[in-house]
Amino acid sequence: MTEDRIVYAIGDIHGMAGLLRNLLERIEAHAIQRQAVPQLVFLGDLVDRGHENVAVLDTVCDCLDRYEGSRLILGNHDEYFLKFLDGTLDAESRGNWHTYGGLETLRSYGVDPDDDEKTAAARVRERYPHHYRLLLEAVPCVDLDRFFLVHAGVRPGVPLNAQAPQDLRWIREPFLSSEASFGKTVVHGHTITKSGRPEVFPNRVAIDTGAYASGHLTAAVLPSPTAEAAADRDIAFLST
Ligand SMILES: [Mn+2]
Repeated sequence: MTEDRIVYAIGDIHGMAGLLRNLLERIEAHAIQRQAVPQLVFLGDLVDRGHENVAVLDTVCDCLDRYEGSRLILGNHDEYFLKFLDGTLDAESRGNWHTYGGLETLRSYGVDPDDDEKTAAARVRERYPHHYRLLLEAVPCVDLDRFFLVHAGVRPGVPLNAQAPQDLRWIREPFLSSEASFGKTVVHGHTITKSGRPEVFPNRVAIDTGAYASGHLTAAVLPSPTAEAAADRDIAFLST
């Protein structure tokens, strides 16, 4: 007997491990109620701003092991951290990263910003090889039947299979105000919604509800093409 799978897309976590654990409990309860198995797609920005970065990456590693077909999409903040670990962070990116929450990530990993960067990165890679591998294996997007999952968005006018990874991780405008059809519904994080709640548009679904400041971490429940109950055919949301 094959069990049904339900895809849950999880928005920007930014070091909030307690909220992530709370959301995962809701996801598990939701899936069990439907006799389904969760498939998790993390939309990226696991790190920075919040203080529980190590715990967030541990939890995401566990989830990818536990739930078959689960993926991490690399966010722009995760990319900074990966570049730090790789020793490829340039001076401008380092400045931006430290300003926009990277110092919290470094502190989580026991790194002082004044430490020698290469030595510190080697120490983190050695102590947390699973975190390094998680980031190395992260993908730029997840392409599903009706949905295209990314961290930030897509460039309007460019086919989904020809999008630049840089856009997928960073774009805001002209994506956010575009009314064009992208071919599939784009599910994304990266830009905190104006309402602080998940927002549904004809061409996209925005689920970065600013967990770090609001306490609301959101998952979109993506309807399976085979959903039988009418209530399971629409996109739904779970939130802390
Ligand atoms: Mn982002």
